[in-house]
Amino acid sequence: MDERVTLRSHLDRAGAKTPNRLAIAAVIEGIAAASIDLADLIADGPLAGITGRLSGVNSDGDAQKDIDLVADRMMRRALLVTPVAAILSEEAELPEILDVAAPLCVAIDPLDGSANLENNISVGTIFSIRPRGNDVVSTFFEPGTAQCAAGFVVYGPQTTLVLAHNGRVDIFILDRRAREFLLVAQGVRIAPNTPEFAINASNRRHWHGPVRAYIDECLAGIGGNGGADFNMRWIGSLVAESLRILVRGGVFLYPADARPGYREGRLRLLYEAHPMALVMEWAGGSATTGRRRILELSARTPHQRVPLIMGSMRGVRDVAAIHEGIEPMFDNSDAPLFARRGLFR
Ligand code: FBP
Repeated sequence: MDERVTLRSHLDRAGAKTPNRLAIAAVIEGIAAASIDLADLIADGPLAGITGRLSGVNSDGDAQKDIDLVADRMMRRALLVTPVAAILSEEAELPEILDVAAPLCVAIDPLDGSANLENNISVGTIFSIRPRGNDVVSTFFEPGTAQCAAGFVVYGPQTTLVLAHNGRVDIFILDRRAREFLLVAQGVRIAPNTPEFAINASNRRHWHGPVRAYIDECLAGIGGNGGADFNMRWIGSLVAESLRILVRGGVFLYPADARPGYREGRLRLLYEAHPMALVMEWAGGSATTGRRRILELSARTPHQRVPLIMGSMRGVRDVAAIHEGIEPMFDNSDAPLFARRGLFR
């Protein structure tokens, strides 16, 4: 990109007619500023006193590391001075009300995938912004289509900000010297048909029939119904997987499975699946549970989990087609009849 476009100048130019334009820009800038400081801390790791040690468990029983709590404090501090009515963070049991009259609500995973840090693998911040409803807390229980912007930051070899805003997806990279994000790709479109999948295959024995059938077809390669030799990736870091899909396509699956505690998958609807689904759809991809579009789902509880299958249009459509061909009551069936009906229609 020839012209040097900073996040701020990009937001200044964008969407003059969008409701809450200035408020949305202030929230995005607040999160971006905090992420620059967080990127420094993550890069220094143990040198900055980040031990990676467990500090406790969050309200949902997930292990919390010291860096999770520091990231949560940094994001909250940044959002306190922005027009936000309430924040729902992965690290707190309930939404925190900041200013009931402010126009926006934010759901945030301040540091996703912190278990990867000890190995120096990319981690990230995921955020979802929605207009405040009449009742502040109920805002979080509206469907994902209520989001007005969303995105994520990847703390990796580069610090990358992916932003779904104004109906499209743009990518920025942190200029570390100038301490500002610069636009590197605008109006990103996900390749519609990349033969690549990402799933934690160690859980195969726990998967339900439709997921097993889809992955088996991918593994069958050019001779299978998928008609292509598929590549596989699994980083175990949602932000890194999502960025890869934006860059080169493919499908990511974290399905529900038969393990205790995974009946609704692992990932959280409000601050993982909803924002990623907005990013995918606005970049021309798709996101589903296998049976329902993620953006049409409403959370029943703040930390509700949901199966998430997202990425290239063709791959997500194929997974959904297999689910359609199998009645939900047979999801857990091993019978080949149920596992094979309706593949890749
Ligand atoms: P946290 O929300 O606990 O950080 O976990 C999320 C996550 O790390 C995702 O980034 C990743 O996709 C997934 O968990 C990996 O799960 P698993 O270890 O079961 O493969």
